[in-house]
Amino acid sequence: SVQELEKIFQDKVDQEIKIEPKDWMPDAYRKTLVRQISQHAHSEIVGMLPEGNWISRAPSLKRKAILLAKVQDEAGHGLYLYSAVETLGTTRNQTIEDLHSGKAKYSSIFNYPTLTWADIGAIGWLVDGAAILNQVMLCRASYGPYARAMVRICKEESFHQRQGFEILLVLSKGTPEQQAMCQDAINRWWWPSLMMFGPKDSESTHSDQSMTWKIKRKSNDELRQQFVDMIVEQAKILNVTLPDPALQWNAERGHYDFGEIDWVEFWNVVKGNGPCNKQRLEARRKAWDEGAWVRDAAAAHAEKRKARQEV
Ligand code: FAQ
Repeated sequence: SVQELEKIFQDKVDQEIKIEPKDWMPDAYRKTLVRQISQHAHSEIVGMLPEGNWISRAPSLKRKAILLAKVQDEAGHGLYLYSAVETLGTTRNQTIEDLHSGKAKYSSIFNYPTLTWADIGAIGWLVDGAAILNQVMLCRASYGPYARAMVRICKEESFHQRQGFEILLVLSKGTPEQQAMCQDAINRWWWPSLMMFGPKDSESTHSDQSMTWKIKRKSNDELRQQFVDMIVEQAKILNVTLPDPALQWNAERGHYDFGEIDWVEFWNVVKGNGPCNKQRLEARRKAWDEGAWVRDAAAAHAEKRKARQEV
């Protein structure tokens, strides 16, 4: 019976045995994975856009080569994750259609504009920094293909974070204008980075169930706190401030206290009304349409090869 299957499934999860594509799993588990992994894949792909904006304007050939490599890594992450979604029985076309129709979400962070070169540093330091904390726990997710994809992704993300930090370190030791540019980028990316971890635990609809299924291992607020504690220390090395007057060490808790996130802004961006939501979706739809001939040609080529082999 379904109850028996569910018990066997949960026992496996509790014993840290990975769930694999052909194993029985509850429909709701499958649905939650498709939701989260596809959102994650879309975030990687849409996340290429704000940085792509600076590839042609990077300040040196070396910076350009590094940024190109980083953005290509993100394409790779998106592809592993779309493949992980396919193992759950949802086609890539369906997943991509859900993004283009506005049905699927992707991380709120990628709906903010990249105004200066320092934004590329701030994205690497803060956005990749937040992404890593979240993804390190996902390396232990109960679903095998997702967990395994995360291991490689985390290695690449740590390179991304270092390159961002290094961009800011150079700016922070530069001219007064460069220092101001560095501080301005941090001021604009700080709060949106905190929002990446999702709503407060008390407002998080999926957390409890995802923790029981060991998809998530730490709650949104736990990870957000870990991020604040880590970044405050790194900010000292950069000699920059974080735009939160409430930020203060709390010896009793052993953590930094911080101010309240603007949740109205968060939900507004999640619902499609952030500064760049429309632009991002339009860019993805355009790329999909303009790439149709490549997909058709690749499929025709594969058909021909197959026919030749069959002879
Ligand atoms: N933006 O119940 P919860 C990257 C939605 S890193 C938009 O707490 P859950 C690397 C949530 O989907 C970024 N929507 O949800 C990179 C749910 O809506 P639904 C991607 C958000 O799933 C760096 C509702 O709110 N990383 O791409 C956001 O338990 C630099 C209720 O929330 C991942 O996706 C948000 N910030 O926890 C690339 C990691 N937060 O689906 C380029 C995997 C929440 O019911 C450059 N995902 N929502 O309609 C996760 O770990 C989880 O899904 C959370 C949310 C933690 C994001």
